[in-house]
Amino acid sequence: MVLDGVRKALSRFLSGKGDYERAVKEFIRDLQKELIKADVNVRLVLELTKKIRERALEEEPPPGITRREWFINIVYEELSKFFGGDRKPDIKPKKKPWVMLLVGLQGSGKTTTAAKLAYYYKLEGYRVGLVTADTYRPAAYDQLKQLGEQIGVPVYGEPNNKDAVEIARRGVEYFVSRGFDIVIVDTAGRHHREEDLLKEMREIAENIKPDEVVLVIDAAIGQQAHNLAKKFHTATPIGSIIVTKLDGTAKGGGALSAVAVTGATIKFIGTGEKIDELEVFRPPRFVARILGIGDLEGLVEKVRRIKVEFTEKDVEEFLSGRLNMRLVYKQLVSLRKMGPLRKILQMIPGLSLKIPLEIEAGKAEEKIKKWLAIINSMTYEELDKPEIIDRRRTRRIAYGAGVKTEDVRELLKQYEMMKKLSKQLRKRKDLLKKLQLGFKP
Ligand SMILES: Nc1nc2c(ncn2[C@@H]2O[C@H](COP(=O)(O)OP(=O)(O)O)[C@@H](O)[C@H]2O)c(=O)[nH]1
Ligand SMILES: [Mg+2]
Repeated sequence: MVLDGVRKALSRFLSGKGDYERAVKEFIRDLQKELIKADVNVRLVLELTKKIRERALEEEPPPGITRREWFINIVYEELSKFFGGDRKPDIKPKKKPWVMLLVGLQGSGKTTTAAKLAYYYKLEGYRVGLVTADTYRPAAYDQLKQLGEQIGVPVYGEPNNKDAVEIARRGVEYFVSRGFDIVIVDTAGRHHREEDLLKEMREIAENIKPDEVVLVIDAAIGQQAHNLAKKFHTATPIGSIIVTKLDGTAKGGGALSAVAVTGATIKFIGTGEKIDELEVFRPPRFVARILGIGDLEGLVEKVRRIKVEFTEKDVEEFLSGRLNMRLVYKQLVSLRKMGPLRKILQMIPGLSLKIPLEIEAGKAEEKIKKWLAIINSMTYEELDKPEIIDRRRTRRIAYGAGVKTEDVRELLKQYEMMKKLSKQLRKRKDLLKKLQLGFKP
């Protein structure tokens, strides 16, 4: 992963004790080192860390949040801005048909990305066609043809024609006349110089009049991505960028920040060779992952889904540190569908680093069944205030549920742990609110 060391630095920062200002200084030094290692431009690094330092020393955290926690928030915000801010890239085609032209240097991942995009949009419900206009490499046609077959997307090509512009035009015509929603045109990009690449782009673009020109950049070029992205961004107003191979290089941070600073939009990132290893690029999400503070948006999404089982009040109660066995019951029921609570909690900033709750995967199902039975044999009073369950009550409940007293005690122990977490969450809630993500869909 890109910028792995940042996560470690943050973890050190969080678990560290002692002087806040010194900890900030140390973290910033670590961050600088990591960013420069990732080939981020030194001037950019200094600007970024200056801002973080200023905010860290000036801002007062809101009530209920420690300075260290607030510092994470500052780092999160500034890094998100650094990688392009939190505007959502416009992924949906604004009209039909939508013609996308892929350009980029040879080997940058165009053909692979063309297929990935086709697959992505196909899953979104669009009818997608691929056109291969790479006439330089003899194998180019077969490569895309094969990928197309793999994902069930038709591919237009003319293996014996050498005129790329002509093929592109006819390919687009072919799919548009058949009512396809999206046509993706793959090109050769057999260039070493940016100027030649942009020239080819203009030539094909004039002929097929694409709705979107997509520049594909290999993350391994690091901060060199800056010039290419800048020229591209000035050359075409309908451009977007995909950065590929983020999985395979330590320079990803450099490439992403270099593109971001030009003002160009990175829409997708490629994170592997497989056809589904393409992600919509959302800087806050990306940064959350780098920092190991979890995926805030994913959290909101999950909470929205929990609401099928959890009423708004339940979630509110849980997040307010008020917990009872009824909530635990609902939690257990939804657990089966949703995956462990731990996963959800992992998505909350800061918590993922120190979460104790774990249910062993294989035994989970069996355990949940037992626990549900136990909760079922509790009285209303016990449900609302499990604290009153003493040894006598424990024995009665175990008997009623047909389990051992240890099982009841174990559930009560889990309950205590959840209760603690839920109390911790109460503090985080302010942080989340501050991040303006809230919990309302
Ligand atoms: N690891 C990794 N490899 C990729 C990614 N995208 C493309 N590749 C590989 O990069 C190489 C060149 O890709 P290709 O699509 O043929 O590049 P093109 O010359 O621009 O069309 C191939 O081996 C791909 O499998 C990516 O996101 N991650
Ligand atoms: Mg290719």
